[in-house]
Amino acid sequence: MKKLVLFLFVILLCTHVSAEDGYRLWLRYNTIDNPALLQQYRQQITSISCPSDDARLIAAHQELQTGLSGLLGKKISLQTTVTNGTILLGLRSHLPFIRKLVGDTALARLGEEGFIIRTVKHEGKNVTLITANKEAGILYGAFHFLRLLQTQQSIQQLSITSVPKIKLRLLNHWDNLNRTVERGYAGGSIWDWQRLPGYIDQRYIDYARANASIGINGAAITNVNANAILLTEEWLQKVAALANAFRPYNIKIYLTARFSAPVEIGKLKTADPLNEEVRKWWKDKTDEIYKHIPDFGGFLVKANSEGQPGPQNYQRTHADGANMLADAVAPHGGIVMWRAFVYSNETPEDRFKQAYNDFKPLDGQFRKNVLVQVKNGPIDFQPREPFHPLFGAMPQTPLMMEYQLTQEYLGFATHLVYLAPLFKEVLDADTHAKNNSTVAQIVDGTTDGHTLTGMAGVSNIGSDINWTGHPFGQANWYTLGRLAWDNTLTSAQIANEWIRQTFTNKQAFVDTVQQLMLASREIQVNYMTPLGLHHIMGYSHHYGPAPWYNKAPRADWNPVYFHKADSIGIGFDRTAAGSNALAQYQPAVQQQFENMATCPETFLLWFHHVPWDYRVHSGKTLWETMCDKYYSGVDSVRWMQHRWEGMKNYIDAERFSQIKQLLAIQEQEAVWWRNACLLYFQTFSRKPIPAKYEKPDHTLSYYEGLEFPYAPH
Ligand code: BDP
Repeated sequence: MKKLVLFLFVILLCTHVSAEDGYRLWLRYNTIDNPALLQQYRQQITSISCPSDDARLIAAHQELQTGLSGLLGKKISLQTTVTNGTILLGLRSHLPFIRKLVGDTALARLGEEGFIIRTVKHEGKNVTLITANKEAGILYGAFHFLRLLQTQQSIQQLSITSVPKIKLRLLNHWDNLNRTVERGYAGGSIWDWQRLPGYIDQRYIDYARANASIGINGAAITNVNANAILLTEEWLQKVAALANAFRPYNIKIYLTARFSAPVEIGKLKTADPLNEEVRKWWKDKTDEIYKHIPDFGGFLVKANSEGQPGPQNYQRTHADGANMLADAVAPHGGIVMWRAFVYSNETPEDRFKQAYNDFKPLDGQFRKNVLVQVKNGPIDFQPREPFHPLFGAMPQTPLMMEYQLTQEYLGFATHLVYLAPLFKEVLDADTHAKNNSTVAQIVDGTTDGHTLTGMAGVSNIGSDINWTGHPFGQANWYTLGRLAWDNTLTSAQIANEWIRQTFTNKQAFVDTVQQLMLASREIQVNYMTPLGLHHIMGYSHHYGPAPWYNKAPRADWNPVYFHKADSIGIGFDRTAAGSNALAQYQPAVQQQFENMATCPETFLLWFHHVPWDYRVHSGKTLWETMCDKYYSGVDSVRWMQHRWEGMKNYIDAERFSQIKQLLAIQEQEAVWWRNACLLYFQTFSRKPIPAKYEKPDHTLSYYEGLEFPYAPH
């Protein structure tokens, strides 16, 4: 009996993987499960030393103490003496020997946030040195070092230099002051305004730690559909408390500025950006903000877009509006991120073209501390969009990239979609501007010599215990940080390191899940919007398919506006014969896209109205290809389910089961997308769905009749 109990206990020990709720994200710090490696690490790491009590360095060594103690399964503490195996943190002003060791030029290259990690001999001892020009760099170096261990890499003879490619690496939260989150699918807002400024939730610190670990250095904490009340004294105190909590993690706060605030809370008669009183109001307001938050980052503005007020209400330009705010923050070193996501239903122009038409003529008119923030594509965060034509068209203006992490158009927090391939596809696109610059080179400033550069992701974070609702949503947050730091990282590299830290280093799991993640975005494009279809989702809440929808108050909110299906074919003709949006791209891009035969199939219906019988590269007709894509999308979700099933024994039961359940919903919704879209488009193509495929289990009118009054908005 005793033997049996012992046996069962041993079995339990071997198979039990501790409970996980996902709260720890990729900073789990569980003890390394590879005994040989663990032993090596234990020999190589004995203590931490840090000759400074700067808040950022305290954050760095505290993280190292927690992280290393967890990973090594023994207490690693802070000591003043340096021994063999010390992790030594310091600037050259703290440790004069660094200059000799590392050299002035190497240090100069690090800028404000870069770092060096090196294995060195110091006073005869083997130490790992983490150094930088500024404290922030050391903080990032500490997290990098922890990542090496979490991903089980060698830490012998380290010689790492890392410098961020982009200066402003931000999350944009679309959080409202009542704690709802616009397009948020992971619970309510994590900002507990009611209890601020007095109560600092541990979540704020953990949020900041997570951001710092991937190099995110800024957060615009409120909705771009802004509320002027945020700029009142009472709320600025709350914001200041958050800023204090974030500061040790090198995260600056940015606020969304409601353009009409001078009227709404300042009691002025106008918000005209050229009016002296208005300009003074913003200057005074900005000074007040800096009194509360000395390192306030600046403003993020959505103006004259989807009903938001802006300078055009006063016959002024976007540059007039942006410059007014830029002048207010400039004396404090602040910046303005002015969004280019604008379109108007009063303009009969193809919505694709409107941002370019408004902004391109303003190139050269913005102040030095303004960035124009451009969504990755010309319409609106669709599963696939061509790159925005403004990239490469405004050489005198820093263009900041805006991605969307929250999956508004990509299955909410229910579908497993790894977004790195989407982000990379845009970054790698050749704009053919200035010696074939890629979008990445425009955004990181190399093409036009900008030093003020930025990349933002609309946050997918909420009050759910695991932050992002879907456990794989965490990967998209992670990706934003890593790509903004280093836009040369591949989707595979980012997935690989995220999986190892978030789940396990077991190779079979890493390989399978990486494969699944890399395939996931294309799979979704196939079951939602193949061949360049876009904006065919449910009205307003954007949940599920509604290609038939035609009742929105403005034409360019209707799916029918975007797909233009008729008895001849489907797709939006944006060639010279149509809206001529293609003319906004460089000639080489135009040439490739304007011809149906050379236009990549992935973008076909973005630029062409294609006859149903048109033969694509495979020789099949457009209709057959569309059927194949939709069916393969659903099949691939089933493949993901199957592969996930095989992962059961590698990880904790909690997350395994959550993901399994979510994949089952994803499968149902993929079927829904496929059936609804094909049945609807079939009313135009009047061709059968090939007999080899399973038949849709409902009629078109069933799908058209579905309503979701409480779907999240
Ligand atoms: C759209 C969203 C809307 C946002 C808008 C924006 O549906 O909620 O306010 O983008 O980016 O995709 O301003």
